[in-house]
Amino acid sequence: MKKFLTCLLCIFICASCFNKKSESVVEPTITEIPETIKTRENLVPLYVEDIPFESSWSIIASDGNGVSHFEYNDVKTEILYPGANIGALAVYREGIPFSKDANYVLTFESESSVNRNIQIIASDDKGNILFDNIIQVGEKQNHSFDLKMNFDTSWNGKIQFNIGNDGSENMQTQHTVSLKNILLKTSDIDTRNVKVNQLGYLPNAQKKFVVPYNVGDYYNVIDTKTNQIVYTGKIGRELVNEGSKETNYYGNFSELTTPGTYIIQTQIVLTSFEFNIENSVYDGLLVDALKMLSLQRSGSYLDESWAKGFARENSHFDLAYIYDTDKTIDVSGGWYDAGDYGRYIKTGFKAVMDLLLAYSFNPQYFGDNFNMADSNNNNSDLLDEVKHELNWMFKMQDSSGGVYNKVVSKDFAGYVSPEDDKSKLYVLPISTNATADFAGAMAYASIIFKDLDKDYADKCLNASKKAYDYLQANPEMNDPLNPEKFDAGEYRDDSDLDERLFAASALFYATNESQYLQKAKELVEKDERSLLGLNWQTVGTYGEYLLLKNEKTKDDIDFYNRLYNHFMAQADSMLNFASTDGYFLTLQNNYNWGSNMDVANNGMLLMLADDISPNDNYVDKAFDQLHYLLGRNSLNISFITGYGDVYPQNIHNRMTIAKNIEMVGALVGGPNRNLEDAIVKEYFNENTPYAKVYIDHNMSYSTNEVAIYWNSVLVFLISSLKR
Ligand code: G3I
Ligand code: 9MR
Repeated sequence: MKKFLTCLLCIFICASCFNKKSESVVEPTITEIPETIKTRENLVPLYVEDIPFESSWSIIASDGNGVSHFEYNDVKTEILYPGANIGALAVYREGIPFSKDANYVLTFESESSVNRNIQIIASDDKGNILFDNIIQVGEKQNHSFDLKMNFDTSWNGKIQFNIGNDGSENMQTQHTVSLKNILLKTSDIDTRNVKVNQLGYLPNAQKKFVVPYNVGDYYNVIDTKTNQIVYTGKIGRELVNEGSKETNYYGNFSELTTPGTYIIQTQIVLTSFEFNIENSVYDGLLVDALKMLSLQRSGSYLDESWAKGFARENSHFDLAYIYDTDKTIDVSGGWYDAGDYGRYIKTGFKAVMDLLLAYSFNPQYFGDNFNMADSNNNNSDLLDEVKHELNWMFKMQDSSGGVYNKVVSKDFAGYVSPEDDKSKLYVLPISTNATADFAGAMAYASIIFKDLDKDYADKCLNASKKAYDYLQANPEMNDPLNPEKFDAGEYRDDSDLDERLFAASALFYATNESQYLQKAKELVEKDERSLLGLNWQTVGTYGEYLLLKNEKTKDDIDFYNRLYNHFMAQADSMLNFASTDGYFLTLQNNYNWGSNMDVANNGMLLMLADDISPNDNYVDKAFDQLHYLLGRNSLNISFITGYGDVYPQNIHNRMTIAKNIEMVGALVGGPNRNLEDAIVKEYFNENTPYAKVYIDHNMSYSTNEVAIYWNSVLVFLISSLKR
């Protein structure tokens, strides 16, 4: 307030006077390196996540004089000289949001070493007074006051405690005034902007929330059943977030492991949605996330008993024309890619790989009781689902061994259910990229099915080898674009070295034949970027991981070391990205179409790294990616349909639009800063913070579509994290 002229000379405050309890700094954890493996020298990241706690409260004096100790929930001042009046010394906090017409409750506990008066003043940024009261303090006591905001909403209000001279005898003595657990609450406005995983957390996992601006020094976790505070912690780490244009802070309540239902309440006003701490917290989601692929089945009849609302007759079973010929072939089956009815090898292969890897990590999670297409047949539902796709993929292989890129209609279908789309189907030309994706996925499938269904595994391996031979005979990339007049998914790529690397690595794993290892090495020599990627366009990391899983790769220890260093460096850079992001995100603000897949893929990369070289940091950061998808993001929404408090209700998906029903457990594409559909162009522009270019509108296909290869990585991430 104006009447307090800051007189720096009179106040003994300096950084060192503050009793700042710093958050413990997490030391870099160096991935354990097997003896035969060279160290990664400079590649180990500077892993600094926590920075010291800094109080948002300040002391101010005119002619008074005091020293404040700000602990996260205690504003304590030694009054050395009280000055001329009660306002001569004060502690205060600015940046308090007061909403017009809202009622607030201010509570705190006071304790003073002498009996005295203090004055409490709450004001807005224009100096309008909401509350002004003088109270007595002495022995420990609790206070509660009602504040009403009668002025226009102000984002920069102030609460001030005047602790200067109250005119009493006691002012002769130096004394201490402590104001503990100062808390400002309101129930008149929606305050739920503390971002949490809206589903919740596993009891023993790390648990953090994120807030978009400074909301005080501490928070309480409240058990919503008993209404009791069960945990109090400090809010720390200020990080400017370029992607969301926020300044983020976070709290870490990992110590709370008791199962239950909770909310977060911060010192200044904000609260969170309710969330659970529970062992089974992701169980339902895992089922629905996998079942989503079953609902995307093409070329089969879907039964109402499990498909609930999605039941349908067989769809897209007509023969398809091989583009530019009169020849037709049967390519029925597989999964519809996304909100459209195209079926693409480049994404189907990824969905297959993610699911098979999920299974390889935790076969015990994937039983026969998911209540989806092939449940109750004594085989794993996940493997049944994968077979549905593989059976289609076999049909997409030409007698030459080459694999057709995709099967599509000339135009995207109307908003009709699959069985009502009678468009002519076309198989578009063989692509080396698709052929290599096919070869890799088939080889890996042969490994997974080897002990379960030998004939099927052999069939996969033979198809893979045949595709590989085609690639050997066709060493140049050939990945034709859609013919003119075809408005179908493009999935354009500019290199097939990563796909070839994946194919060779998977075949080496399946056969141990050295020719494949040689090939992989050759490709890495040619371009080390062949080792990158877990998406539809760059896929090398699937290969790199399989090479590292294969003991035989160590026969060439130098190559193995190179791969190991490269792979772990990728994972470690993820740790760094996450540690320097306000939401612990690994995206580095690259919000492109399908950004949520990129987030999940990075989580997957971390879990693959944890498998090669276990490290809790990898697991924590992988969890962070899942928490973002389930609500701990700047939009404060869960990007997975049916899960969380706020989630997409209007996805871009032809069958849900046609039937006007909800598909649950589906991951939407998420924020895309490139403004790639008419709806986002209408609502946003290039100045919109990247992280916020997302709209829950069924025609926003660039942000709100769902896709099989986004859900598959979600299945991997959830199941690998459940462990
Ligand atoms: O990666 C570049 C980035 O480096 C660059 O800075 C940025 C700026 O233009 O573009 C990024 O490329 C984007 C690319 O995806 C990779 O993320 C393109 O903008 C973007 O247009 C492209 O989007 C693809 C989209 O199809 C359009 O072709 C999506 O990845 C892809 O998932 C999506 O797939 C569609 C199918 O076509 C049809 N079926 C549904 C499916 C899901 O939406
Ligand atoms: O609905 C299509 C969606 O599945 C694709 O991801 C997207 C990009 O290929 O295209 C959508 O279809 C739109 C087409 O690209 C342009 N005309 C409008 C279509 C949406 O109705």
